Amino acid sequence: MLWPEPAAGAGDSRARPGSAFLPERFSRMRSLLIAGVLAACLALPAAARDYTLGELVISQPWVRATAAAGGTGGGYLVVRNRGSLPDRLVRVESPAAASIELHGTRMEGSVMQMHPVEGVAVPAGGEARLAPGGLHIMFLNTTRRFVQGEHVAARLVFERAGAIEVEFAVEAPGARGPGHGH
Ligand SMILES: [Cu+2]
Repeated sequence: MLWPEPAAGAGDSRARPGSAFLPERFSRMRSLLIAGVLAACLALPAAARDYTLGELVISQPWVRATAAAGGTGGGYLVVRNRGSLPDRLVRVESPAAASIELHGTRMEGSVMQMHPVEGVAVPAGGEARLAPGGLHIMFLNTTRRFVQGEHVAARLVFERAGAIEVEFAVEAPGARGPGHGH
């Protein structure tokens, strides 16, 4: 319970029509108010944000919403390297998927195919861009549905800079980028 039960003596006042009605109505209004606040919180867009790890700036990690658990989900972000030494995204870990791979894409005839890559280079003074149709993080056999507006927590592991926990904002199933999936 979020609020106390009426005091033990309240049974007496319930016998009187006018006063018995009020506490009950008040608590119902209060539940409606709390429900409204919760709904407003859930309706807030999943803000994709930036993270700093040493010389790396990780911008707006996001994933596409999925229909159900047990499927695959694509994860995207941009890593900028402000330093003078190259780095490399070597793996991604998350309880949200049974396994996670780094994928590249290439054309096989007229079909775009994905293939695992060993890591994603982040050149000194440059950036690695993981985006739909290109390099991406592949969440395989997801342990839950990725619901638009929610977040998926994951750990990015870099060869030089180390590891950082980030939250992938869940965007619409067909979104092309973070923050503007409709
Ligand atoms: Cu893939």
